[in-house]
Amino acid sequence: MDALEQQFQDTVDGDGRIEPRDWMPEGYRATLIRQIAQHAHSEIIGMQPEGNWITRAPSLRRKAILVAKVQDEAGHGLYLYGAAETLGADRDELLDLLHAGKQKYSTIFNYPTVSWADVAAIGWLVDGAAIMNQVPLTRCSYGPYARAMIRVCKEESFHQRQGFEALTVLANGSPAQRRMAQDALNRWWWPSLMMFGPSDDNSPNSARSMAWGIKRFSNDELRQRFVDATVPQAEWLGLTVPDPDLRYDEETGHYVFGEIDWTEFFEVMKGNGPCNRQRLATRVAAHEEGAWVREAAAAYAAKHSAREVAA
Ligand code: BYC
Repeated sequence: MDALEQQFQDTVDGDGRIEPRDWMPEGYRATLIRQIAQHAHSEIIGMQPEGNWITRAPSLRRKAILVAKVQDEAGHGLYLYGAAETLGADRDELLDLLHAGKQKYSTIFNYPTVSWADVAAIGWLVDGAAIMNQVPLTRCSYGPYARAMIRVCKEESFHQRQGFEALTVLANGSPAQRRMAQDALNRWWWPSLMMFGPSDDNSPNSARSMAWGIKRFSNDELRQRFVDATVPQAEWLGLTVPDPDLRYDEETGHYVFGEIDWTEFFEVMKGNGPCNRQRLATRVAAHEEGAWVREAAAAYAAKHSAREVAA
């Protein structure tokens, strides 16, 4: 290890932060760009399943909340693309890679939102899983990513609560509303567990990411925490988690849960989930149709910076 690498590793081991101008191993930079880009793409693709319900939200209040939530997700994408840029990545190139199917986004957003209860379940489960995964990222070794995560997590926590509240109303409503809530839990439970990534023995990036202080906990550790926190919430709602093997282990104080369908996970990751093609096509169309907005914004910024130089 040369002196620069030693200094880098000492900073990481001492729980310090690596900043954009600090020396860093190329693998560290590449890993961060990969993860942050995937995360940013997930935020903006994640606007679609819920955006689908903005025009059909059951009340003005629900609509206003949903508009704000979807808008927050665009904002999260913005902070994250900004964090990736501090590593030398080019935002347009990252978007091109997403559009060409060469960079991933979270598998969870390839499932359809067929009823209003799905919007509530996404808030409760998907944002709940996101918080579990992202709170440790506020202490990630790369400063700009860690700082972006602080604000993201505050907003995700509002998102999770609004989802739980919306699902509480359905779970305590008419028999038809309760059926909708249960149906949404049935469809979103397993995909939410998959959000944490492959099991630890099948996670090629984990060891290095943990040594570099990017990941603080393993995929399986975070998944277990999520199950432990969420099963009692399902019970409180009077809903049944769709897992016949689920049981509480008195000795360990953890829930034991059934085997995840990893074939489904890898198929969705490869692009063969129920909505992969639709999500990407919608994203590409939005990008193309928005070209004039980007051009106008760039022309406006250029005009103003030219004026500043002249002044
Ligand atoms: N989906 O070695 P592993 C949100 C890939 S946004 C797709 O464990 P790593 C929200 C992984 O990239 C939620 N791909 O990887 C937004 C790797 O691929 P490559 C997004 C997945 O990176 C709107 C391969 O599998 N959150 O919350 O060490 C509305 C092997 O995996 C997935 C983030 O992005 C997946 N689920 O760990 C509502 C959080 N899982 O590139 C909510 C930040 C794994 O090696 N990211 N892969 O071919 C992370 O924390 C980590 O990247 C992961 C994976 C834990 C996800």
